[in-house]
Amino acid sequence: MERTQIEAVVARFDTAGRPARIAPVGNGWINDTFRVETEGAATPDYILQRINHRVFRDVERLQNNIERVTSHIRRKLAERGTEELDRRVLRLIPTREGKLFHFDGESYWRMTIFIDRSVTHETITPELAELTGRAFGDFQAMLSDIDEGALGETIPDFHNIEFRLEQFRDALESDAHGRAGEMRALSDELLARAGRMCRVERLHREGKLPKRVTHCDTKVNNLLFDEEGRPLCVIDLDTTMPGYVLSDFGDFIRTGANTGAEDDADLDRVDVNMDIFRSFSKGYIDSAASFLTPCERENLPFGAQLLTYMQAVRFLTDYLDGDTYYKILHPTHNRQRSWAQFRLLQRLEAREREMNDFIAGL
Ligand code: ADP
Ligand code: GN1
Ligand code: MG
Repeated sequence: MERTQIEAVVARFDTAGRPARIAPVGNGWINDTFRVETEGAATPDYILQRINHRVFRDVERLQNNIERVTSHIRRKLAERGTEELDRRVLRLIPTREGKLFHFDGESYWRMTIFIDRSVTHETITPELAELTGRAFGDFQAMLSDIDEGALGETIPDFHNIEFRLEQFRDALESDAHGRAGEMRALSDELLARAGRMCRVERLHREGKLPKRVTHCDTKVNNLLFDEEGRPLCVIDLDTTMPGYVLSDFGDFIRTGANTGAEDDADLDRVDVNMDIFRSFSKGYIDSAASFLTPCERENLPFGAQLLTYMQAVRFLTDYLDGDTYYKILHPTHNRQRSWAQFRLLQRLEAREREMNDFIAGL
């Protein structure tokens, strides 16, 4: 995309200052993110994002959700006397017409204030993991009294494993790109676990597992830290919607406690860093204990398996479908990702007992 086109988009938003430099940031798989630097120190920089409209079909609902979530959190933080609120919770910048997004005829765009002097991590230490656990638990706690009915599902059935398995089975059956054969061994492994993984939806139907407002993408890089290593702000709120707390706990362990990369080509590098698991669990339970039910609490390690399993299923489904959902860096990227997630699942399974005992002892 041409710089002048992006500048034209920037001009539609109600920003202060003159844009001086625009540069891509981050490595998300869904949206495109740019930092818009403004001239001089008196005005903030901004984050401009092109929303992936194939993934988020209802941008109006998406942006309304984010506005509700951020204003609710801002109110909570203000009540606590927190300072520098614009560094602690995202602030959406409206367009000059007062809308929460801009549609340029082709793409949907939104803008937030850039939180400067902040860092994101792709891998973290046990010390940071404990703070991260506390921050995500606190995020859920602050949202525990938001009017849930006011928040829509930005992606229907996003973390519903029964739905994800249905998509997976459809992809296997249509085999649109002739890839099902080479993936047979992995497909069989995943299908063999389907019944066990659907337990979470059964618990919900039986009234044993509640839905709450959860982040649903608690990857390590979705928390901003300050330069001293203190958590500042939970970002990437696209999927904040009603869900299970197991998702947030599980997705952090899936990304933060993996000794390898999410898409590691060398499966031997993939394992669970138990120090990270323990530290994150401790921090999370410290701030979430007030609202967690015993059923939620004892299923947290299962949540780590579930989210890793779900990710293996989603990557593999995308591979079978011909790579239409996730950005890929090479032709077999989704295949590599699904194997790496499966290896992590096996490692989590091997440590299930140890993880359960640790949570029970907290
Ligand atoms: P994606 O959905 O693609 O993961 P994110 O919203 O997580 O997009 O943004 C991608 C990256 O951009 C983040 O990991 C972070 O490094 C940076 N970023 C996003 N929003 C902000 C912000 N408001 N202030 C500072 N950095 C940000
Ligand atoms: C996507 O946007 P990003 O890269 O943080 C995906 C998550 C997956 C993740 C896997 C809306 O998150 O669900 O867990 O990739 N987000 C969406 O890395 O599908
Ligand atoms: Mg992100």
